[in-house]
Amino acid sequence: MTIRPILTVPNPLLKEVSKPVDAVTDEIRVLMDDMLETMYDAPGIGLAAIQIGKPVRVIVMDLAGPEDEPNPQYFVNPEILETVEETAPYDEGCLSVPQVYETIDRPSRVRLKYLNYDGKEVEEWAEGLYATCIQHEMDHLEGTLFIDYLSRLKKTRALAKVKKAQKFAPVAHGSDCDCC
Ligand code: K1U
Ligand code: ZN
Repeated sequence: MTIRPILTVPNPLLKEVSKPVDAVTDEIRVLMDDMLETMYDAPGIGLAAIQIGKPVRVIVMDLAGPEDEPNPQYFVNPEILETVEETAPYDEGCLSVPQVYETIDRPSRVRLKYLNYDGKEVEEWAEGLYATCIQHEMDHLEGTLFIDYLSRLKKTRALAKVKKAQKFAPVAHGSDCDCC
């Protein structure tokens, strides 16, 4: 498994719409393994393939707490089938928008369909942090970032904060990064 560099704003790739995957092949499983390793190293609780520069509809996630056993989850070609009207706020962050946390309201429950690591189709409801995180990650597949939901002023401030942080740490690759 390889830790890949995570793209950060304003990289234009983060605005791309990702393409569906034809099938869950060994090549896709290697991508998912690398994404998971990259996400754990960051650290984060979710990652979309576009965040490591691959414009395909693949997401990894692990919502286990620090004391819990790891619980990796893999989503290929995820779709939201249904959402409830009720929304829930969450103080979201994004590895592609480092150091910025803002409260975003999203539907509190969503019904999902996706292919898992073995290529098996799964349909289930997500709620709580699972619902928040899968919606955040599925936004990445459409080229949308959580800061796109902010007012223009808040978004400008968020981007300025990232730019300032990047000035002092221009490259934030993982410790096992094999690209530099
Ligand atoms: O960049 C990403 O898409 C990952 C992002 C996922 C996310 C977080 C919060 C709400 C919605 C989606 C992150 O993982 S940001 C880092 C983070 O939340 C975290 C890091 C270490 C421990 C616990 C959480
Ligand atoms: Zn993100």
